[in-house]
Amino acid sequence: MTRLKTRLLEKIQEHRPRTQKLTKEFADVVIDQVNIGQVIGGARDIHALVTDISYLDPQEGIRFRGKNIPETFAALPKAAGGEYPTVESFWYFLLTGEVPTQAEVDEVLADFKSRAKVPGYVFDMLKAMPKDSHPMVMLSAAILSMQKESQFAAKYHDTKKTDYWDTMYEDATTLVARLPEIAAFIYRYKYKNGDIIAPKADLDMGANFAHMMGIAKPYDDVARMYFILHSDHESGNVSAHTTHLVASALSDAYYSLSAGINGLAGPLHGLANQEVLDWIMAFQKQMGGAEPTEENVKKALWDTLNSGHVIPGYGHAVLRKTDPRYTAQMEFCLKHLPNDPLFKLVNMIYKVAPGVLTEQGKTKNPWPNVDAQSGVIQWYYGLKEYDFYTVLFGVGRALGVLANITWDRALGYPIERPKSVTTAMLEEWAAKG
Ligand code: NMX
Ligand code: MLT
Repeated sequence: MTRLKTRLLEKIQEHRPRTQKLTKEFADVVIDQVNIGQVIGGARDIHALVTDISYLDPQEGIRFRGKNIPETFAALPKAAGGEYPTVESFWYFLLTGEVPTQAEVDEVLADFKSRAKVPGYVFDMLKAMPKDSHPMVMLSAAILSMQKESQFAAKYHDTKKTDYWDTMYEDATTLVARLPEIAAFIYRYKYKNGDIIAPKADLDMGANFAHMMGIAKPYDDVARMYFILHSDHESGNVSAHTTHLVASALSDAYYSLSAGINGLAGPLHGLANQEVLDWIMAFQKQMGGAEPTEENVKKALWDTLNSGHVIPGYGHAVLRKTDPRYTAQMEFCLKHLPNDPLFKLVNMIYKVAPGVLTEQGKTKNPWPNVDAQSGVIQWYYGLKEYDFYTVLFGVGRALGVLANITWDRALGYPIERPKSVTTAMLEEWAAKG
C-alpha cells in the first residue's frame, strides 16, 4: 500500500467514530429549518450536506482542508522550478488533510504514472464522435467509456460496506491520473488537426499536461494553479452534488464523475468560463476595433441584462464577495501579463459590472466568480478555443469530487433521497402561515 493510502485508512479509522457518535447519539439535533422559498428556490442555503474536504464561507470564500488559497499554495511542496504546488501534493492534501513530504509526493507521482495509460478504445471512441461535438461531451463520454475498468463495480458483490472506500479510492486515483491525457487529446484532436503529443513519464501532472497541450512554460504552473483552484467548492455546487448523489446509489466513480461533468457543462455553472469569452468576443466585434471605455462596457452590460441574459462570470449562489479564486488568478495576471489587452478589458468589466448589477438590483452578489478571470490566462498562452475551457475546469473539479466520494464510501453515507411535496401542500402550509 502507498503511504497515501495507508494514511488515508488511518484517517478514515480516526474519523468514523465521530460520524457514528453523531448519527447514534445526536441524530435528532436540529441544525436548520426549511421554508417555502428554499423548497421552490433551488434548496438555497439549506444545511443538508456534510464534507470535511472544503468549506465555503460567503464572505471569505473557499478553504481547502481548513486552508485558504494563499495558505494552500504556501503550504504544499512546489514542483521543481515552479511557483505552484504539484497537483499530486494537493491530491494527498485533499484526501488526508495533511501536507505531504516530498517523498510522499514522489510516491503519488509514481502511482499516477503506473495508472496513467489511457485505454486505446477511449481514443477510438473519441475519434468516432462527430468532430463538432462539444469538448465537454467528449470528456464526459471518455470518462463513462472507461466504466468497465471499475474495480468498485467489479468487486462490489464481494466487498464489505466498510471496505467500499478502498475500491472507490482505486477508481478515483486511476481517473485522476488519466484525465490530463484525455483532456489534451480532446484539445489536440479537435483543434490541432489530430497532431497528438505523447505524455512524458518524468513530468508531474501540471508539466505533463502543458507538454501534451503543446504550450511552453509557464503553462505548467498555469495548469497546476488552474487544477487546484477549480478542484473543490464544498458539496452543494452542481458538479459536486451530482457526483455525490450518483455515487450514493453505489454507482462507481466513472458513472458518478461523468454525471458531475455533465452538470459542470451548464452555462450557469462551469460553462460560464466559455460564456465570458463569448461575451468579450461579441463586445469586441461590436466595438469594431475601437478602444473599450468604461462607458461602452457599461452600455454592453446593460444591453445584456436588458435582453434578459445574465452577465457571465458574475454572481454566486453562496459567495457574497469577490471570489478569492478570481483574485488568485488576477494576481497571476498582474505578475505575468499585466499589459495584456484582454486582461485590461476584464479589469475594466470588474470596475463597472458590480455597479451595473447593483443598480439592476436583482442579484444577491454583484461580484465576480472564478469564471470571470480564467479564460484571459488561457487566451494569453495561446489556448484561444474557448469552448474547451470548461474541460480544464472539469479536470480540476475531478480532484475534489473524487476525493469526496471516496470519503462518502469510507463514512458509509446512505443513498441520497430527499422528500418532495406538492404545490397544493405548499399552499396549505402557506395558508396556515
Ligand atoms: N447577471 C444577471 N442576473 C443575475 C446574475 C448575473 N450575473 N446573477 C444573478 N442574477 C439574477 C438571477 O438570474 C436572479 O434573477 P431572477 O430573479 O429573474 O431569476 C436574481 O439575480 C437572483 O439570483 P441570485 O440569488 O443572486 O443568484 P442564484 O443563486 O440564483 O444564481 C448564479 C447564482 C451563479 C447561477 C448566478 O449568479 C448567475 O447566473 N451568474 C452568471 C453565470 C455564472 O457566472 N455562473 C458561474 C458560477 C460559478 N461557477 O463556476 O459555477
Ligand atoms: C463552483 O466552483 O462549483 C462554483 O463556484 C459554483 C458553486 O459553488 O455553487
